[in-house]
Amino acid sequence: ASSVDADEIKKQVKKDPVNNPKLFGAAKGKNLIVISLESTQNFVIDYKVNGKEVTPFLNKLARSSFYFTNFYHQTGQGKTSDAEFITDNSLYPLPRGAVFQTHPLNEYEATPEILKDKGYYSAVFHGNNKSFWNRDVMYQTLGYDQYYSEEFYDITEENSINYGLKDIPFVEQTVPYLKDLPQPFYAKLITLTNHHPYLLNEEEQMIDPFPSIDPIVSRYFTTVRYADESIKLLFSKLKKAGLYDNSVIVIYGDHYGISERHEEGLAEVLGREDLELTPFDNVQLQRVPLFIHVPGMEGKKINTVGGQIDLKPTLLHLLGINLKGDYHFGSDLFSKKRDEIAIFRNGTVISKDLIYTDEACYDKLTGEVTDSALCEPLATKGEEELDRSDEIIYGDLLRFLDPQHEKKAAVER
Ligand code: GP9
Ligand code: MN
Repeated sequence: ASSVDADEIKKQVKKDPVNNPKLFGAAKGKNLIVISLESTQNFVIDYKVNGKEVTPFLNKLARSSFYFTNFYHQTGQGKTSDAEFITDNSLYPLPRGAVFQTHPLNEYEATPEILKDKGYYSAVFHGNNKSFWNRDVMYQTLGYDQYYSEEFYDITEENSINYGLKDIPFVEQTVPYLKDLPQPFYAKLITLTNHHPYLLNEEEQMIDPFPSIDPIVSRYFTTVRYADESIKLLFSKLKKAGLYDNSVIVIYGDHYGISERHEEGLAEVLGREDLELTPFDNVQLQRVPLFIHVPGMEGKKINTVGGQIDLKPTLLHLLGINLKGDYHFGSDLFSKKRDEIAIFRNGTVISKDLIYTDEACYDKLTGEVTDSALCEPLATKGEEELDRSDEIIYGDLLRFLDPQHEKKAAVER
């Protein structure tokens, strides 16, 4: 295991970050709207059930924005909250538990805090109770100015299901708040309806359930379709509110919706006649969609291998914030020089050509097992990165980057 201390962290932030200088500040001064799309896996994009698209709106968006086809979630037991933690901090989540719950009082250098220095206001919107995942506490630590949780919404028996407010009324009630935020702002919207066990009244289902032996897999497609409709509504409402042209809009899937335990159902989805999945398949199923819409830019499909850890450096760079001096594990997804890699919390590592998982090495192109020596550098890199990130969180080491800390320490002395 590696060992990190405060000096090593300071050395790290002096390094030149890997990025695509052409895009530096491409969205300078714009609002940033990030949508955490509940349980949405990449296989739903361009997928059809009984001849109908599951995500008609996102499929269009894939052609009119930057769409990342090899983007992996990196969450652990903290699920949605881990995705939030990773994307705002470019740190890994913890091997067990949710860092939102175990380390909410650490010093972090999160996106809202960095943006606040540039005059941004930041807020989170979510139709569930404020203390779920200890969000109310953690959001203050991360530097959010306001959390619009359950109590800011009109929630009734009709407009809610499962954990809370359904996505369509959520969008309807969120946009008026967005309109009133001081600009520029960073707003995070967390959707909810596409959550296990994927419940939705029949009148609201816009496509047929997927014909599967597994009812969870069947229903999943109907709630994904519903979430897609809510995003379509959001875009049209943002246009009407005059927010579309001056906002970068980012949509990412937070984590898988269908776990490997639903092997047969997933195999049906992937069209596997033997109804079996390999460890290679299970890794590739951890891809989640990522869309980045930058006003005035055309967008395209980007196949670089990356993960949620890369969002913070990617977005800050687009907004014209110099990453030198920022501590992050990821890199700018638009960079052509970046190390194409995604490291999962369980030690699985994906590169451009290889997948290391469960102590086996797979050729990425064929999915066949290959010489395990080829994956050794990946395995080591994965272990080192996860250890470093863990040490930072366990030791609360980022406090040594905070200039206030030095001052405080001097006063105490
Ligand atoms: C709860 C929602 C879902 O507020 O974010 O949480 P999950 O179970 O996906 O972590
Ligand atoms: Mn979730």
